[in-house]
Amino acid sequence: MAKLSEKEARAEIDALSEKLHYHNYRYYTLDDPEIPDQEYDRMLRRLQDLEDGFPALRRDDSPTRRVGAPPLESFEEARHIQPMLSLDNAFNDEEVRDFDRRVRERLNWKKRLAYACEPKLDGVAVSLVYRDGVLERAATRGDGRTGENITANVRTIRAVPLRLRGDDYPPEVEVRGEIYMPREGFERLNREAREKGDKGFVNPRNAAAGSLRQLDSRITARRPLAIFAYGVGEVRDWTLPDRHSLVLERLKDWGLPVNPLVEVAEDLAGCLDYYDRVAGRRDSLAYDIDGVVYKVDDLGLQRRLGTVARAPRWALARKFPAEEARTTLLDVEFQVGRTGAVTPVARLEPVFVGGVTVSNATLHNRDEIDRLGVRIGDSVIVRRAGDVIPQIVRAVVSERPENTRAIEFPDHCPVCGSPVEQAGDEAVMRCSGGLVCAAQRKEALEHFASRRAMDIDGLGEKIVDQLVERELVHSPADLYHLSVETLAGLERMAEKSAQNLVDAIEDSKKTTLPRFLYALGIREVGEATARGLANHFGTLEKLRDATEEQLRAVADVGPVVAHFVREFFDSEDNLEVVSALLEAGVHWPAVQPPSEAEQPLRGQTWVLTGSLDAMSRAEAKDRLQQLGARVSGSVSASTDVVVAGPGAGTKLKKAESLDIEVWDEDKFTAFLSEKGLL
Ligand code: D41
Repeated sequence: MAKLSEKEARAEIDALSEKLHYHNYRYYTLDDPEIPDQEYDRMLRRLQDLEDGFPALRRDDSPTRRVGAPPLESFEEARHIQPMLSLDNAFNDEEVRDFDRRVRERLNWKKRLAYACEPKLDGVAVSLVYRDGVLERAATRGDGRTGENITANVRTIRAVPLRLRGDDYPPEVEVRGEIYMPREGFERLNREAREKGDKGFVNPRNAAAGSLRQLDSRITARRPLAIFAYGVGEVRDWTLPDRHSLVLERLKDWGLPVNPLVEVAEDLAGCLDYYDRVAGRRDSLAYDIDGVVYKVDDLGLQRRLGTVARAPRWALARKFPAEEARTTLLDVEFQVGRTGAVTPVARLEPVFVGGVTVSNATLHNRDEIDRLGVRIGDSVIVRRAGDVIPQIVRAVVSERPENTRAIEFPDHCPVCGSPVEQAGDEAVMRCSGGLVCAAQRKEALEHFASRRAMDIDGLGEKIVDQLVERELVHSPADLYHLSVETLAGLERMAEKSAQNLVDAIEDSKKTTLPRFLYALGIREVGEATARGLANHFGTLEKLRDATEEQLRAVADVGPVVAHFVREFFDSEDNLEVVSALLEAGVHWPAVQPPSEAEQPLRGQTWVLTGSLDAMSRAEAKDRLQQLGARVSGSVSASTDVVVAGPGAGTKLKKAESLDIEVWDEDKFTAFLSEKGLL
């Protein structure tokens, strides 16, 4: 380095900066990187070395600024040249219609009125001032007129260009956007925080805000932040295009990331449709959104509409129903599942959240109750996101009433009274009653009758509940002694359907060994394991008598599965049920181990990623295993094929980088149907 003249250093610094800016743009704005991360890092380190050798040559827009600057004492005030406005909200279609009507009336507009539609990022609104193309100042929104100067922090965000691309930009421009933390980065950050014994952030929005509030930008530099630009404020000596959607395209040309889901809707109907489509994709996005934003696309019309209070008349946020709400924990009840797991269920003061009224939430297990530190009577925050079961995310401890009481985990099963036990280091507590316990019996029967087990059509939850409650059925074998008369005496059961059910039960006697084993509901024995066991041992007797060691010789059977199988056949009660089933006439043809031809994927390793339309991932996995493949959760050099559905992420990227064969769903389903598995 010392040998370099200042002139040579300047030339190399310029060339490196240029390249680094370009690759940043490929990575963050176009989402289409050209070079591996290591190569980027190598160039960045070289630039850093050059700047250390020639400090005078370090520029304001140098990519090395992204590592952070020495800490500040406090943030300075930053006055926005044009105020940062806020958005009016709508919570249903009707309010969106009202908005469109108001806009049209004010403009006396009879023709079609186009709106730009954008996802509403749940992050932190910021203003970026670029002077002569160089990022000069970044500020939070604050009260809309004055925010905080967070330039040092924003400089560390690789998605924010330090210099605009090209030469066709205004000499001065305020860019508005939303800084956010992608979900994946948020999960990673929180995992790391927990490993260090810290609490982590409540959600990605708080994590983004907290990261921008750091006085030490070297901390911000390590946070996975990103940005989408959504508009401009002041623009000096430059004529913007006449439509908002075209302004966004300009921003993109200048190197600012713009959300790829932005669309122009021709009219109100298009806006409502946009909301539905974006809402449908919400869970599969890489970042949190809390709604969509509509903006009159024509900037001339925007100007005519103007603003009221601090919000433009030409824009509207259509928000998703709130996903979190506050309510009271009234009581905790304990439910018992098929495996005997005792699950605490929170009874809540009903509350409207995520678009539905919620009065129950799961508390998972005893560890979760301890972690939350929640007590009966507490004010709690409930979350219902997508279609998942509502959860309690925290107790509002600062407002704990006086008469709360601790949640007592029962020592005895609330259904059958047998002792509740904790197995090994598992978090779950289980009822030890087995099939003595009506709760476990119900679930065991439903499983026994299910389509992929004994396939007894018409034996659903409602019927099983009645059969167990009326003590008509104690074990699956009792099903085979039910008469039409008995069944016809149940609620919701006509003579005809009773007859159909008896027929279905009769038909189920003819089955296969894998189905039968699966139907027994042995813990950890799913369909694929049942098939593996059946193929390996050939007969029920051999399986019944196998030692744990012999069991472990079966592909995909480890110590845990081997233990559960042995435990199942060691129980006198279970052996009695099995004999009773055989005596009732349940039978199957001798097992033919699959031939080579039936297992064309033997020896291969497959990975499933993303979602599939035609079937669940579990079903896809099962079919691959039937064909002899090993199905792994992660991609490595030994992976043969990756099946990638929509929403595939890092696994797909990894497969591509390792040059592994990737199939889409169409190819996969065509293959399955060729093998007769669809
Ligand atoms: O994605 C967003 N969060 C977003 C926020 C967006 N896509 N567009 C926005 N547009 C505006 C106007 C129309 C006022 C320029 C906004 C916001 N404002 C906004 N963000 C925070 C306060 C206001």
